[in-house]
Amino acid sequence: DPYIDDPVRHPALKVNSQRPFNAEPPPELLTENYITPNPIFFTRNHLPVPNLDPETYRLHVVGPPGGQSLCLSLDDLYKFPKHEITVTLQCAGNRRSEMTQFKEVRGLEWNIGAISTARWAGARLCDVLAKAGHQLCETEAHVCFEGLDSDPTGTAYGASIPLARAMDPEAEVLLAYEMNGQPLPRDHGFPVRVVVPGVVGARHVKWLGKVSVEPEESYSHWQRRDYKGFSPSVDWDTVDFDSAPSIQELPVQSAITEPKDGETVQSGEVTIKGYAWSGGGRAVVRVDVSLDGGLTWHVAELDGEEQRPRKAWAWRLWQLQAPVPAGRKELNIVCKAVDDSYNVQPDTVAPIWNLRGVLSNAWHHVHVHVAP
Ligand code: MTE
Ligand code: MO
Repeated sequence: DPYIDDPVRHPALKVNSQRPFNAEPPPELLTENYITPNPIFFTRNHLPVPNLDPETYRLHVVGPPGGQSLCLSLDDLYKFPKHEITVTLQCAGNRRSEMTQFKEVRGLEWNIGAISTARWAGARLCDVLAKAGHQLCETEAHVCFEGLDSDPTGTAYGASIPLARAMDPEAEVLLAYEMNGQPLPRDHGFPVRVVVPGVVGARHVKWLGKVSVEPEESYSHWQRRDYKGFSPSVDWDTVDFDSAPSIQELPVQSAITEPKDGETVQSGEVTIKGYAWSGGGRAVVRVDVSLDGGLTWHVAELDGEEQRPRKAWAWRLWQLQAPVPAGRKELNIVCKAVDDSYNVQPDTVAPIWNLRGVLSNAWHHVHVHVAP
């Protein structure tokens, strides 16, 4: 059993798959804290968790012609300026179960919890690449990452991001060795992972073993044959993965974490809570909440860290206290977020449905009963 050595996990996690391990925190725990505690941070593994020795760990950074390749120990990485930022990580499959309800898809049945937020600290990727002699170039180039986790044939997890993002100090791409002030937990990439603020979780390569700059995107399955979006009419017989760009920045997203679907709330006043986030550093500027399925709207109060322009890497938690309209037996609670480019969420799943069930960001609905 290649998974025999996997770490012990927190019992509160809702497990979608045991081997490889995939799990999310329950909604009410997800928004209890602005910073997600490490033990309940969602986990998305494609392969067994490698057990790496921090003493012998080395990160290989391939240099350009005329530059120098680097073989960095953890101590070497610590010598680069330490950079710390709050970043929300979201899997492209977050909220996939809502797509499945519309029509079958292939993928793990994530509810709304394949998203979490941490303080990440590490070396900036741009500093490490510069040390190896890399520069921004005019021609297209990509920074390819390889994990030290691998399948029985020896194929490692891999992904890539454009060189322009990697070299941009403002993009704050990290080679992170700390998560919320602690060494990374094994499930989250110990000892080193990539953190690409504003970008889909799949590019945040864990257990990082190798970094190289290539003229093309990573040839990894997860870069080329997965994590792409398609028209609702494309099926597994007609899909052409080469025709779609790999997902990088994610679209605007929000969901309700309290109350829970099917719950009974008291008449009088109801408190509604949730999260909202957008990709690419776009800030959430507003969350609209409806108690009547979208006929009328309230504006929720946004909590959490102040957002830096174009560098809003972390979610906002939000809440709303609203009077329950008299005489109502049921509420159809809805939320939708707006980001600073005025991007909005689509109202229904049907027009964004895709065979892989990614990019699921329609208005989120919760139906509750009102106590008589
Ligand atoms: N990196 C490696 N090496 N192996 C993986 O399976 N999964 C990716 C990414 N990095 C993965 C990986 C995916 S799809 C996501 S969504 C994030 O890690 C999840 O990060 P987390 O488990 O720390 O939440
Ligand atoms: Mo993911």
